[in-house]
Amino acid sequence: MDFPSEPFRIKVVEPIRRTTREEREKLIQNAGNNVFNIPADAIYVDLLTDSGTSAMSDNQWAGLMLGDESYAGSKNYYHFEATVRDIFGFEHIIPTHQGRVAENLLFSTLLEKGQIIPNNIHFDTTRANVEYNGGQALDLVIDEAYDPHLEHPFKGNMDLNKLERLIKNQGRHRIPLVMMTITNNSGGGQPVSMQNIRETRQLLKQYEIPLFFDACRFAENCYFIKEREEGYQDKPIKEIAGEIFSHGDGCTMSAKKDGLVNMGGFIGLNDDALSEQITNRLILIEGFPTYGGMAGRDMEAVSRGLQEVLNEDYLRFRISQVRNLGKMLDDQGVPILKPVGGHAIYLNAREFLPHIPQHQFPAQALTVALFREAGIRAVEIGGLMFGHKDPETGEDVFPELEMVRLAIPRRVYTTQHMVYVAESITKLYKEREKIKGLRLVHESPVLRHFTARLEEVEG
Ligand code: P61
Repeated sequence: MDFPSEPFRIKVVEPIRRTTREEREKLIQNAGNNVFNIPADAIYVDLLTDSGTSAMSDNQWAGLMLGDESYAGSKNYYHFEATVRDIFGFEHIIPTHQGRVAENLLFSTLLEKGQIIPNNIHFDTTRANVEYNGGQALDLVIDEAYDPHLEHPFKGNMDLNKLERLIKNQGRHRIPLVMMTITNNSGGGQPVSMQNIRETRQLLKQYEIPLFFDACRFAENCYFIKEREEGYQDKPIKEIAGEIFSHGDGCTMSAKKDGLVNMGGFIGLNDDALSEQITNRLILIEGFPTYGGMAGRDMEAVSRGLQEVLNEDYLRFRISQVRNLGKMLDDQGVPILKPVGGHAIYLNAREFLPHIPQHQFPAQALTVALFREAGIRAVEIGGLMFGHKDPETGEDVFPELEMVRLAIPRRVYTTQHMVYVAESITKLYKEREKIKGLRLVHESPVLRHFTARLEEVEG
């Protein structure tokens, strides 16, 4: 085996159920060929998301018992604040119940109509919060990010030429801050290099534009820097994290990823006035400043999770587990996005199912087949999620990439589960011409992929 075995042993088990092919056929029919509509207890391996699905450690569970549920000044808040400050270095720490609330608070406070927020690639909740508050969300990642075959160590990097051009053309007053998503989820969980972070910081300094990180998967990004960037091989992960955030003015964080918890988040920032404004809004919509949207016990679990995620044995296993699944698939010729990112494998559905045209949703067809054949739940990131009608011509517009994401929950599945996933997908690939395209029979006007119903196209 060319990757480390699990750096943990299992103390509590949660049974998962294997259904029969007939049961799954019925379930997917009832679900309108949409895996969001399937009850989770009918899923054998659930790779829908790595968000909020982590297994907590014994240390985190023990922390729950020390929950102090005082309305104001819970001891768990002080521990949480000290831990976040120690790792991220920001002056003000504002707790929220998840990442999108942090984004909502930030942008509803700071953004003025018509302003622009650049990012390497905005995650969909970030984009939605920018746009909902009257802003424009721009993706300025390097062009290499859009080529699924290209091997590049830091495919999440910001394109500094694009960024400088934007600032020069629009003027700094139209850009209240620049975001950087580490790792870049929408581009395949790809990391950003320290050099790129440093250079982005230098550029923004000239124009006095603040830099904020979307820090959901910061520890995984740090591990890639340690592995791939010269000068970082001997640095502890915590030191690398400290260096990253020293280049920023703030961050939003969904602790549901690298916080190793099921719910939680925060904003970290240095600006006193902005922090006060955000805190006032926090009280209105989330809760008192010493709990945000979290219970005291949950803040304790986040504090402990943030310390555990910096453990290098954990990160080596985590990154290797995902990478090894990619290798097993790649060795069998299954088309995947390269290089493999930190939290997920992306199957290239256009190449997997070349006989299904894009208007018949090949990535969704593959997602459905994966559940029907193997009880595995993945998520479509393609024409169903991002396709729409052009408001002027009424024609269907489809995204560049048709992907199926297999997101790997942290510390949840064993190596043997990954072998099962790889073997199931390989079998499906060998019989791929049997998979049929799909047609929409119901769609809602926004975020249609969550509730859409589809049927198979015959012939
Ligand atoms: C995911 F289909 N990610 O990848 P919250 N920033 C980034 C994220 O990856 C992220 C958030 C902010 C999810 C969950 C998810 O339509 C969807 O704590 C880089 O979920 O609010 C979340 O953090 C938001 C999946 C969210 C979706 C929305 O699976």
